[in-house]
Formats: sequence, structure tokens, C-alpha cells
Amino acid sequence: MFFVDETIIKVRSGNGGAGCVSFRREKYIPYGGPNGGDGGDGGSVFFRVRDNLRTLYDLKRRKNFIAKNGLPGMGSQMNGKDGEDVYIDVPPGTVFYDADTGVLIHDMLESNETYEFLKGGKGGLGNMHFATSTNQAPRYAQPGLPGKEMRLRVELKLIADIGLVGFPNAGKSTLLSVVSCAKPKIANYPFTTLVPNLGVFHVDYESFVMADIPGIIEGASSGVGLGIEFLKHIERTKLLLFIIDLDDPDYELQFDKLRKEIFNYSKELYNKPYLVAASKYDLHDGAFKIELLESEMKIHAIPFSSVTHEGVDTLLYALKDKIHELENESVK
Ligand SMILES: Nc1nc2c(ncn2[C@@H]2O[C@H](COP(=O)(O)OP(=O)(O)OP(=O)(O)O)[C@@H](O)[C@H]2O)c(=O)[nH]1
Ligand SMILES: [Mg+2]
Repeated sequence: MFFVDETIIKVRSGNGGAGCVSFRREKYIPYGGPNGGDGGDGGSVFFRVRDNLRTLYDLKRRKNFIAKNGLPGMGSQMNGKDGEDVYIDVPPGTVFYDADTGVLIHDMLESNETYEFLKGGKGGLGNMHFATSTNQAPRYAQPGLPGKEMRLRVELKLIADIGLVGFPNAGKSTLLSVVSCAKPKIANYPFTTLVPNLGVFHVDYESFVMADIPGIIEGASSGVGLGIEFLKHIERTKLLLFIIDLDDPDYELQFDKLRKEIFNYSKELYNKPYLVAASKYDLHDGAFKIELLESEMKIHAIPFSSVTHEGVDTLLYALKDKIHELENESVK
């Protein structure tokens, strides 16, 4: 499946059908009264969350979401059919903006939420509604009201509890694959991950969503590597988890470099609560390096190995405790 997290679409609600001008014509009934039916309402445009979706790929392909027009009313008091609605199905965390003004329209956060965006034009009333004591044969019916058209910019910002941040090849995807059922691509070269992955991990009957995004490198905020646009997918997390790669000769500088790139991306993300972990603890001098991080760099990193699984449980409990701590703080 192709991952798309931003696209422009055109949406349009249907026109209302016109009301009908018609008179009853029957044998032996001269001067039959007005019997023109109402036009049907135009179809509306809805946004709808589908919890199993993870990409805006379908929107990018289809581009136009046009609801049907209402049908005109007919004689014999027959009302026109309402136009069919159109539903735009999106993953949780999709944000809709007016493409021309940039104004936020709606943020689809609720699971299975449906949001009515553009109502279809109302159908016109048929002439049967306009008979009065002084005008029993009105030759007038309402036209239907027109639908509306708009261009929308649609952006996906994934929703997760924890966002992984680290250099390429640090072992982010491997960690996700060890703690959850997710099957992200893993390989011994930088920029293996090209699209975000979500996975659910469990600690003591509680579950948390972890987001793994492509690695960032020094200069990412000015476009080096894959850039930092993927950071938008961890903007909505409660907690960031920085992963330091103990196998990197410059492991002790990684944390500051990552912090700097995040700072350049957004102050808000920079101020988000975080924990630090150090991967590949199974490789040479792991314990020594952790101590050095603590004493020299004042970085408290939780060591773990996705190969031997040493430290993984400790890390997951630390994540859980930190999230609880943050939730308690926000209640106070
Ligand atoms: N020895 C050891 N190797 C590891 C560990 N975790 C990951 N690796 C290896 O490190 C390499 C990179 O792992 P990935 O999980 O793909 O790294 P990543 O951080 O997702 O990298 P990008 O997707 O490029 O950002 C792979 O060859 C993994 O097998 C670990 O705990 N110990
Ligand atoms: Mg990866």
C-alpha cells in the first residue's frame, strides 16, 4: 500500500431539485388544484473516520468527491428523489483545511466519527404549497438551492502515545517489531523506513500505540536526508522516545543533534515530554557507554537490546509510568 499523508481534493454538495408547477387534470374535475411536487434535496458531503485506514492514498487517486443533485418534483404531488450523499473516508488523525485560505475546517480525532461538512442545496417547494384563498392556481414553484464547491487540503497526522526519534539505523523499527505485532522493514542501512509505522504494545493489560518514523540526521531541518516532514506524525503523541545508537562512534553526540533538529522544526515538539533509551546494548562496551552518557553528558538513557531483549521490559514499564505521570499531571 502506498503511504500518502497530504493531498488536495475537490468537494461539491448537490443542487436541490426544482419544485414542480402542475395541476390536477382528471375527467369530470374542472379546475383541478395545483399538484406540483417538491424537488429533492441535494446530496451532502461528509467526512468519515475509518479506524482501519492508515493513508490518504484513496483520496489522492480519486481527487473529486461530488454529491448527486436532487431530482425535480413532478406532477401528482410526486417529490423528487434526494441526491445521494458522498462520504470521504479517512484515517483517524486526518485534518481538513480550506485549500484557498488555509483555515482549519475539522480535525477528525474520534474513532468512527462522521462529520457533515457541506449540506446539499435544499429542494424547491412545488406549486401545491402556494395555493391561497385568493390564488388557487399558482403558476409558481421554488427553484432548488445550489450546492457548494470547495477545494480542500487534507493532511494526515497520525495519532499515537509514543513517537520514536532517532538517527537512521538506530534500531527504531527493530524495537517496534519486538514489542508489537507490527512488521516494519528492518535493514542494516540508513533510511530503511520511508513511511511511518504504528504498533501497539501491551504492559500489564494496558495498551499503547508507538509510532516509528524515518530517521532524522544532522541538518534534517534544512532538508538533509529525508528532511523532517515526518515529524508531523509524532506531533500528537504524549511522549517522545529518543533512541541513541550505542553502535555509533559518535553515540554521545546523537541526543543533542536530535534535539537541535526538533527545536528547528517546532518549539512545541521540542517542549514535549520525553524519555531517552539506548539501543544495541548487546554490542561491545554497552555498560561503559551508558555510564559515560550519564556522567559526562548528563543523559539518563535506558539501555536495551532488541536482539537479546535485555532491558526491553524495563523500557516499556518506564514508558507506561511516564504516560501515567503525565496523565495525572494533566488532571491536576
Ligand atoms: N546488535 C543489535 N543490532 C540491532 C539492534 N536493534 C537493531 N539492530 C540492527 O540495526 C540495523 C538497523 O535497524 P532498524 O530497526 O532498521 O533501524 P531504524 O532506526 O529503523 O533505521 P531507519 O529506518 O533507517 O531510520 C538492523 O540491521 C538491525 O538488525 C540491537 O538491539 N542490537
Ligand atoms: Mg526504520
